[in-house]
Amino acid sequence: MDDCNEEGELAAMSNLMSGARILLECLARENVEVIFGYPGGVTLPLYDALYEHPIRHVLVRHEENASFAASGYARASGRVGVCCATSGPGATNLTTGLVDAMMDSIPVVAITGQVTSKMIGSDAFQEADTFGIMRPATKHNYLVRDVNDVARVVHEAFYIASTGRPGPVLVDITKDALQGQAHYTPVHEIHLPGYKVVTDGHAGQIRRAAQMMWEAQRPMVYAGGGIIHSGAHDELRELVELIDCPAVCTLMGLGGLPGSHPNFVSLPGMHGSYAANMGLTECDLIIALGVRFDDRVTGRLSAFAPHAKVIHVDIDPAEIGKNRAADLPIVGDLKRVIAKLIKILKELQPQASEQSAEARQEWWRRVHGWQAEHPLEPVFGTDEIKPQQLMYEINRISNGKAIVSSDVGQHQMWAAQFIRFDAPRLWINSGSLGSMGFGLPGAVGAQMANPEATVFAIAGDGGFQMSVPELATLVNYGLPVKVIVMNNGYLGMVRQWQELFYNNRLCAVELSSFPNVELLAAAYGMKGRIVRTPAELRSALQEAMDEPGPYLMDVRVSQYENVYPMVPAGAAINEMVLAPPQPVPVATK
Ligand SMILES: Cc1ncc(C[n+]2csc(CCOP(=O)(O)OP(=O)(O)O)c2C)c(N)n1
Repeated sequence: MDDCNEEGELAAMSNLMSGARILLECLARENVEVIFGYPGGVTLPLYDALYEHPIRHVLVRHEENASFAASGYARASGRVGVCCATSGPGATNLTTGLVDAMMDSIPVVAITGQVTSKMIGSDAFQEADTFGIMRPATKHNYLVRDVNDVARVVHEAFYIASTGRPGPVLVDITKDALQGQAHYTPVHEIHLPGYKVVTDGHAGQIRRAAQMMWEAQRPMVYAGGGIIHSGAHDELRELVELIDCPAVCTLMGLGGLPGSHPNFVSLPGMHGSYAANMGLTECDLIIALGVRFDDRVTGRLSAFAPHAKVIHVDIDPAEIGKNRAADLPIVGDLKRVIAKLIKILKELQPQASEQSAEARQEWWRRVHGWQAEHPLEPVFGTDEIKPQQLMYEINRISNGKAIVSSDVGQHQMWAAQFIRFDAPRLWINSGSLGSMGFGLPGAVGAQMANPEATVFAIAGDGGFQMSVPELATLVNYGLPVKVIVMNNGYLGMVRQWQELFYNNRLCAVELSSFPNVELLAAAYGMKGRIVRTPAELRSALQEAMDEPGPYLMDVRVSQYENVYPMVPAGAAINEMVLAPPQPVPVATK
């Protein structure tokens, strides 16, 4: 062996690593700072490699919460969230969080351990067909049996998760692939011939869209989660101001246009405002940006926006025309497409402005009229705390700047109605899957991504009990999340539907024996308080804000409050029920 060869061999030997170590090197190259996970038998080699690796691991208390926390991290930061679980039950416990990430287009990479490759198919201990189970739950997934594939697959997974329409990617790695040794060579280029992402948008279509915008008499921007994912919030604001058009932001799009912006109307749809829903019904042009024409927004689809032409911009061609036909489709990345649109709109502005300015004034007069007729206003109580009042106070104290990770139910809708988000990535929730149990672990991820931010986790007394073990994670890692339980003693949203549509036959919705949160918080080693009266609310929230560590608050709100406006299932969105029906007067002789 000559000297030169010996040197080469030594260099090659020095990067001989275990699959587990290669995996961590790849994560580090993808700038991963933190993994949310839970260990087990087949992932032992990975945890052994983590022992001496700088990447942080947050030990959540249930794998489902690892996937929710990774999603919360991704939603709050725009970066890929990473979660990890062992084979079998560990992997299956991740499923809900991955489906949630899939439906809300959130970039997550999930690493799961798998039994050794020669045991696959033998019903080995903790063997589950994770690859098969996750196929419909993820944007893409891999089963890695060979240590030599680890690096390529991990980098591909990050690429797929974060490009185009973002989504979760699963990497299932056998124990022998984690233990095996291979030479690690960094991967610099990704070759995926079958995976193409169109980002620029068709120039001719963009020009036509700009013409349609100037020609419209009553345009309405309908902006969704795509605005947040593509980072197109500044462009959206410029567009809305340029054409001076009212805008609604969906549950996934809140903060895409600042909540305090004069052109922002509100959330549309089932619990949207009167003005938002009337605006969509009466407009003559919908400028749909990164939205899905979701049933919770459209109500009865055949009656949705009957007078409107539709411009639909989305990175995913499969979304265009899925629910509502688009008169003008544009496939592309919103940030780029809107920037181009603005350029052309400015070019065309001199010809268009006089005529459209007049029409716009009339349109705004109608929108303002609807806003004045039925404003979205909180209800205040003097003896008992109204749920809307709780959200109003959280809004006051957070002033458009706090991160709010919500669970699912009535509280989520009131939070979306009454808390203002002046920037993207502040409002975090399980929008499409609507998964209870998301709020607290979502906040764990969001706080890890933004250590300096004020983070609220808002949950109902039902959803809170689904994720209560994560209080230990808050204390364990010193995460100063303010956990606010809106306690109405019921699975409120289901009770509301039973009351309104099932003759008030309340079945399996009463939540008796809720724990004493002051004792519960103390048991976990954090501060906690029960708030019973409106008079205490403001100071209690201030106390939570002033507390340097995590804080648990049980806010007893009136039990039978319902979320309004409400579009009943199957109704058109202009057929809103605006307020509780007046009690029928008792007939007297
Ligand atoms: C995992 C899961 N199970 C069931 C549901 C159906 N569901 C939707 S809202 C709701 C009630 C939530 O009650 P709570 O957490 O107390 O919140 P509230 O509605 O009272 O604000 C239920 C059961 C769900 N969305 N997610």
